[in-house]
Amino acid sequence: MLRYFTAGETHGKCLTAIIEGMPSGVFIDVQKINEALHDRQQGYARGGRMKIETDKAEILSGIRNGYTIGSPISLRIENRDWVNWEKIMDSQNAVSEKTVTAPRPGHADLTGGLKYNHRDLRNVLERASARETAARVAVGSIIKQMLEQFDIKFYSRCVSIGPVFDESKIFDDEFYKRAKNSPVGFGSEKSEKEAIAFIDNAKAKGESVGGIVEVRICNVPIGLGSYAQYDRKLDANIAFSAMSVQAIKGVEIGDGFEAAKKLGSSVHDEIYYSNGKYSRGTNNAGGIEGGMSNGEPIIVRAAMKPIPTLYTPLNTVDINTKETKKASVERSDTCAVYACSVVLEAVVGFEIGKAFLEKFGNDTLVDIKNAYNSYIERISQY
Ligand code: EPS
Repeated sequence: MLRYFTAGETHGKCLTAIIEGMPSGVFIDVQKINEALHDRQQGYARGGRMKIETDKAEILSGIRNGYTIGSPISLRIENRDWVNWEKIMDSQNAVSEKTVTAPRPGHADLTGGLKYNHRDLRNVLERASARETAARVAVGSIIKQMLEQFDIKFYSRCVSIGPVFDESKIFDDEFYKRAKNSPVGFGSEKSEKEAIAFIDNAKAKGESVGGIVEVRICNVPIGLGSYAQYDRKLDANIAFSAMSVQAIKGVEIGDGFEAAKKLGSSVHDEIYYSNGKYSRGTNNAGGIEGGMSNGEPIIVRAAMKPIPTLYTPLNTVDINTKETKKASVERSDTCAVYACSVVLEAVVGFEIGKAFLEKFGNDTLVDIKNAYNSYIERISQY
């Protein structure tokens, strides 16, 4: 089974990840991983940290001469900010500076401190930080490079920033190119301007901003996941992974929450057959029915709450004095919704990859290609 772990604190030496269960024989271009890491650092109104970092993946094991060898893949991403935190974060002789005792509402600070018995809430925030998503983006890029061998394509965008929605209506290649180059991940220039104005206004007030991100995956073969057991359902696994991303509070697939308002006849996608192929007139299901991919594009949306660090902080209680005070201010982003779209693409990519290998085997790419081709041939006769 494909799985991965990450480790590392936001101001520690580095982030690391281990991927277990990758088949052999897959060419991995480190440049592509680094491009994804670069994308994750983009977006309007990121914080000061992104000026310090130039995230790059160093492969430590599992890849030889560019190809996976079937062993666990491990990688590291250096934290360039570590030099500024070495004394505070040292594993043996850490100095007691920049301690955090005023938990931020909305962050893991207070509950994490209670749960793990920390008197310095830095021990919580260092790991809870969204910096960890850099490791997940590197993992996702590796999995996506395997899926590209089967012509599976990923597209991501921001649907909304705060209350401002991208008014674009056509989602073709041109749109995704524009969205990728937009600082707020939008296709429409008019909506982009409105979103930037909204962020500027929020920033001036010491506020933070959330939004909705979307990933669309095309050419996913029919039948990934299964209706037969709850934990094999593709939508369930996608929702789990999407929800695990820092600051995500809602996930939907296809029409999602909108479908609940409509009548059945305007929700379900009618089935057609022509030129030896089944197809649908619409894709309200977002490419998944009965926990399985149905061959239509998979569409996943996730709602990101505003980042909990506010430059005009909310009230909290100091864990030492128990007095009401303002929450601590850690350097942060005003808006990281664009980055979140890159992260969503990575974590959903992982789930597609996991289901793909579960269906077609996971020893070596040649065997997987044979299994894939014979399956495609069989269902083409159905
Ligand atoms: C982030 C790195 C962090 C934060 C941010 C995301 O770096 P630092 O704490 O040094 O500024 O900028 O983390 C959070 C939003 C959070 O709530 O922890 C990154 O690499 O994306």
